[in-house]
Amino acid sequence: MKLKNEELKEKIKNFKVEVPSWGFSDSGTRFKVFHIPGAARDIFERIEDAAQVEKYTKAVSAVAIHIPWDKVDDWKKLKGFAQSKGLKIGAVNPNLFQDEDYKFGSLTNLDNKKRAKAIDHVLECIDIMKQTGSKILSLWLPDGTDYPGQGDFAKRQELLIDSLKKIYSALDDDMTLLIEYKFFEPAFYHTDTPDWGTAYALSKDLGDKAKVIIDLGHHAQGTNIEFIVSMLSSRGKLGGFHFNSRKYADDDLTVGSVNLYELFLIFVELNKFFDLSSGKLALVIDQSAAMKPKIQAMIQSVESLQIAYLKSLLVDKDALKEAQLKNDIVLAEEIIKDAFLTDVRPVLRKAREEAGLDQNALDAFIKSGYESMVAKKRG
Ligand code: LRH
Ligand code: MN
Repeated sequence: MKLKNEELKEKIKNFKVEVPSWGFSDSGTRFKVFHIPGAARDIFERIEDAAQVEKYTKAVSAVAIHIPWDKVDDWKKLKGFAQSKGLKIGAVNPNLFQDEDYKFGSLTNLDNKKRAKAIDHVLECIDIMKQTGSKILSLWLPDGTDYPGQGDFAKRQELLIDSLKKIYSALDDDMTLLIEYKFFEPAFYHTDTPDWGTAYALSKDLGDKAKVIIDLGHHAQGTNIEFIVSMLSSRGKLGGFHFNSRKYADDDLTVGSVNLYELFLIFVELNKFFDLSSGKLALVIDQSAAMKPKIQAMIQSVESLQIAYLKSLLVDKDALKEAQLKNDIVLAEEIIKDAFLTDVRPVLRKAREEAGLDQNALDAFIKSGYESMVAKKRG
């Protein structure tokens, strides 16, 4: 049975995502960082820009922060500033990939002092969570090797578990540790957390407060991410997403730019386990749209997520189950495609109108002149 427009509007009004602070500042390719006039230079300007996305979409719950990129002296002041802009501080992301001491690993480093330094950095992030009211610790570590023989896999896993247990024991009861896996880069021979299976095993070893976060750009070509969503969700270990888009590797392109059907299929799978309008999952955008004006790119990504979610709610689940039971493959696929090929933009525009917003968020933002204003103000 299909959801009615009123139900769809209710769902999309309660559908919220987190935007990444690092998505509003200059970023680049492996070869050059490109400067965009007016790009945010510190966490206060990043929050100001995130508030623009919230102003035109009413779909932003919080700003995910990255440490030390977003480090400040007064976390209470930052929390208050975000609140004054109608936003919360979201997931806190430690940075274990830019310190000289982590050349041969962070939480897996054979050197006790360097490993302890990495653990201390993550413990500092937990303290920042306590001061900002954040409940999510989002941990990606680049640890791995570049050549056969360079490292002992089992020894490194032993050190990793030991480090993660020290971190896990510092979490408050209402906090969640999200383990982010990635199959390569910066390491090019092996990565210590390369796939969902390893992240799942680590989260099981740690306990209920540890879950897995899926970054859409962190899989080998051809990987069926919807299947991973089903496996982790059915085991209570899916904690959230880093949404972006990619054609080749960890391209971090704007959400839905090259994989809208895959994104839709991921939401179809999620709807079997979660009511996404309840905010249980950490739905975080993780992109660095180096070539695009940052705020426009972020509004595009929020809209792609809203559209993929709305389309996924149109799948007639009962008819699909019936077709699956009859192994009527063509009918089953047509039921899925019918939902995907339905234009949900009229419903989204109506929901925006009812929320007192401009129907076309991107257009309204561009016409606001905010970009030229901040380009002047920020020099
Ligand atoms: C690693 C990653 C991780 C971040 C970084 C900004 O590729 O996806 O989530 O910390 O990008
Ligand atoms: Mn990520």
